[in-house]
Amino acid sequence: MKPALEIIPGLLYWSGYLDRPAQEALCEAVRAILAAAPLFQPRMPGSGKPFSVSMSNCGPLGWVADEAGYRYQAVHPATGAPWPAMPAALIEAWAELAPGAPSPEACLINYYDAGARMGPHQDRDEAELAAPIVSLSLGDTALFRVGGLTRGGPTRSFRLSSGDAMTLGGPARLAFHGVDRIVAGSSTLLGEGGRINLTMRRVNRA
Ligand code: MD3
Ligand code: FE
Repeated sequence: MKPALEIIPGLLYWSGYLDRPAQEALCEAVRAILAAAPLFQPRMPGSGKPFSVSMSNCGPLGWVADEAGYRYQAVHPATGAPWPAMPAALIEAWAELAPGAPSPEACLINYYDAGARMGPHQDRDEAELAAPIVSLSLGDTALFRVGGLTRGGPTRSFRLSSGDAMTLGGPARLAFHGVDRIVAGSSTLLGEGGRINLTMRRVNRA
């Protein structure tokens, strides 16, 4: 494994963590998950306004968002079926990128089409905030932005390309972050275009 770049304290970044064959294999595993647990459109609590990013999950728990709130649950919101298992390749990546962390319980699958974005937010729906989050990117490049612990402070932005990995832990775990835009046509990995981001998370306290 190449050495990581620590972009801000606690945010470790590996450019090209997955080579092309590993990206293709992971992409096929994600397609199998999505065949059983189709992408759904999350909605803002309260307003019900749909996200531009569509989502699914694998693992024992999955993150969902609707009028009632943000939460982790064991079943798909539309099919009612348990989420598919986490592929071995993801569990192996967690072991390598988050050594010593308790096992991941959820992997959120985000799909961005060319026009999708994700506004600045914190990830704080997990009871176990001491564990890091691990992110893997597939497909088109994203312009990613990360700030500090308060909204509206200084931010840094950088590109997340297909095969890149990040670990978000320590002081970065509660940093504000978002995806400003997708660079359409920047990768040939997904035939249909767009971007998939996988984030593995520990939810319950270890
Ligand atoms: C920095 N996803 O699903 S992944 C999310 O690219 C989310 O789809 C983005 O933000 C995406 O919640 C970013 C990388 C990431 C995940 C969690 C973080 C960066 C983070 C938590 C704290 C700081
Ligand atoms: Fe997030």
